[in-house]
Amino acid sequence: MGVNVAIVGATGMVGRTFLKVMEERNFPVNKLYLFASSKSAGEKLYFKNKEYIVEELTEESFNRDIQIALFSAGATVSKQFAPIAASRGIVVIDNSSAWRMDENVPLVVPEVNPEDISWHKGIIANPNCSTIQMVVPLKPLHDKYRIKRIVVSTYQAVSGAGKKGIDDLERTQKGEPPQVFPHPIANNCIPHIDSFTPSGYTKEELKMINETKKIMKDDSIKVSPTTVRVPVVNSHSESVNVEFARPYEMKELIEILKNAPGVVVMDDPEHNLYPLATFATGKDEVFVGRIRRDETVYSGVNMWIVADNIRKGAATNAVQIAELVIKNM
Ligand code: 11C
Repeated sequence: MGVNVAIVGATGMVGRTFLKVMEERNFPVNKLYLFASSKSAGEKLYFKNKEYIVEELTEESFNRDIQIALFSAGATVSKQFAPIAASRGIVVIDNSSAWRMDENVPLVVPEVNPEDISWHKGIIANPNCSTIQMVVPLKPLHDKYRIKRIVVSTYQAVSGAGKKGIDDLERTQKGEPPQVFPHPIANNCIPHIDSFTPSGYTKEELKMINETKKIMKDDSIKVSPTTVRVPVVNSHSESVNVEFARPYEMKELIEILKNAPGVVVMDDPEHNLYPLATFATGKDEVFVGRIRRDETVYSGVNMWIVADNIRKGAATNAVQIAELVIKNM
């Protein structure tokens, strides 16, 4: 026996990856419904070698016998349709930014705060990709040494903007003008992801600040982010500087990271070994390297964190949440 699952935004990059990840993890699917906009309705997608026809998403879509709905169709669609699905008794796992900071909605990274699933009221939010990969390795360090401040600079892949982001990289590599990013992403690092707010920070940067506090359940953690789009197809990289309240021994800190769920330490500078985007792509773990003491503060560490933003940063994290939901059913 399995559960009846709907995917909203099935034809997008994350939607297609939901199917791939569910298949790989042998997620117990009974019936599967695929929804997308009218533009994509009629497309064929495959799950476990079986063909499924994508249907247009309407309010009636949720009158079916669905138990879990994975949404990745953007915040506008989630704002409109997630409450409708939840009102029909469906558990929505939403990959958009629509519900993340709603106090009635848990924001969950299964390695960090799986316990928050228990208080959902029909919608569970999946955090932003750049936040997920940062909190997975930092949570066990916070538990041990208490994080006071994080300074993070991101190097985010164009796939974060979906297939159209990848197309914009290819387009601008050919010398054509950009249609998605504000400048040619070919040969540039653009310090601008999502829109600017009056504070001077972008919304992507505010997500890293606010979501980290909510997931870690600690408003005292200071986060100082700069988010940057780079001409990399897939997998986000992050330079992360952490200041702790308590002192640490490097050997112990590395041991904690090696034992942390979902974390792989790749750190052997003598052999030029550190995480790379091309290595992380297609994998579900968060890779950490370049671990070194920050000598400029009382207790600080620098590290380089890389993960597949479409998998652990979106689809895999959501499927892991769905697995926990099933466990709690
Ligand atoms: C990017 N992090 O790399 C964004 C994509 O809030 O879910 C995901 C945006 C979000 O462009």
